[in-house]
Amino acid sequence: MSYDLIIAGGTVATASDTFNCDVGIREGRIAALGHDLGAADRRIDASGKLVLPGGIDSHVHISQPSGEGIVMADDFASGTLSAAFGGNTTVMPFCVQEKGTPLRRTLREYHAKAEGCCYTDVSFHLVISEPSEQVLGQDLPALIEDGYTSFKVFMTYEGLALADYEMLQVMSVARETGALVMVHAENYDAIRFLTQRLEQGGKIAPKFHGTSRPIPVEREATHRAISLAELIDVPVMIVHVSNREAMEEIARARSRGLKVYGETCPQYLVLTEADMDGLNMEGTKYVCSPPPRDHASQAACWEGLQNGVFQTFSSDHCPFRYDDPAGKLNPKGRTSFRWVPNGIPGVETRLPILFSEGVGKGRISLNQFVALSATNHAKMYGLTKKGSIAVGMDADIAIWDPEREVTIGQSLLHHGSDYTPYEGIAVRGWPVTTIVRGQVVVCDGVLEARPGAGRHVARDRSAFARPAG
Ligand code: DUC
Ligand code: ZN
Ligand code: ZN
Repeated sequence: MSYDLIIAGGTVATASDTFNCDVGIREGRIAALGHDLGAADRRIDASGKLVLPGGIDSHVHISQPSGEGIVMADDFASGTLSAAFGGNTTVMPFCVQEKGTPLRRTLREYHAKAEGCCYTDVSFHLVISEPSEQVLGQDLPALIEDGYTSFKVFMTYEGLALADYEMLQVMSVARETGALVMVHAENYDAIRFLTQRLEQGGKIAPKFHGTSRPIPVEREATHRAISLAELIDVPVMIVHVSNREAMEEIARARSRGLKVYGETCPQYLVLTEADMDGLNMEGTKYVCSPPPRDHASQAACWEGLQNGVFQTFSSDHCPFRYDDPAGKLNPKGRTSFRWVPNGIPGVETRLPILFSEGVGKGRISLNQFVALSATNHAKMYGLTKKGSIAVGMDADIAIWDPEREVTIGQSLLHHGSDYTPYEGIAVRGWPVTTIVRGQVVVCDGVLEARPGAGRHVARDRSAFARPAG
């Protein structure tokens, strides 16, 4: 039997092994690994290249309502296009519950926005902002059963923050249903207090965003989230961790036998708080939460990637345009950092930064790169057919040129934002070809697929979400 596609002559790497072989793909799945595989409708020469599992970015925001007058810069077409050019084959955006609206209706709206326009596969997490009886008793358990097996809760932000009592309620549903809880850990009241004090003192420039959310704000909430999860005996994933003190909370909990996981992101490896100190409003380009910290925190986050405090490395792609009244330069944002939308684009640059700064500089191995960029995301969130190169898995593959030197710049990128916070960073190693379930989406840097090549993927429950017992 012949193959639809053979990727020939490359070096294949998984989370555990690196080996030379051809990859035979049939009907969207990896059908054979070996040599002299025979005939194929199409053959891609990967000699001198790395053949890796397509990236899974388990933390992105796309087409998310973001407050009055603010518009997110990516829809599902541009967001997943950008993802594909960045070597990703699956992204996991959030469907944010709107208060007073049935959760299923909101989910239908997100699905409608994604329908027929995606270039990568997509799998939604939920965000629970109003844990009503209906949500806790009916909607959430039913949606988890339907394959939306993870949800995020916020400990800050007006309209999103859950009180501790509510955190316990949703964690208890997760325990009963086998869903994985993701937590945005920052102390809401502390941020409100500090923000008001700063504003009273006339400290309204973008850089004070960082001052309003210092490390103790994140450390305390991380500790509290873990303690609440411990009371319920439910695993918990602390997302976008920015510094050593929060990492120590995670590590300490794990050393006591708790199932506590961690995620960090590119902004915590290569940006610092000083980036927000730009001339005029330029600093808004780096405003995200938690904020980038300092060089010591960057070093700590690298340690966490090396020693397993972090299971996943995600972009937290949350794109707004800069020069736009519906983006970073919205009129209210000039009156205080409080009104600058939180979030930065990064889905296309996540993997080149990790590859170059991590593998290229000897901080992590190629196999750790695969684990942090794809395999662990699949295992953590129940994407059982994704995240590795093995017979029977979805043929989700990124072919990398490990020698290509690129200076990251807005003109190269495919997102809907008008800037990149990573402008000017020189990397070595770039994803050149992206294949989603056997379909070539990007070939040698050229788009081949039509919108709609990607589809939604329902997920299994993850073993990582099982209570310790
Ligand atoms: N949290 C996120 O997860 N993304 C962007 C902004 C935020 O606060
Ligand atoms: Zn968050
Ligand atoms: Zn996020």
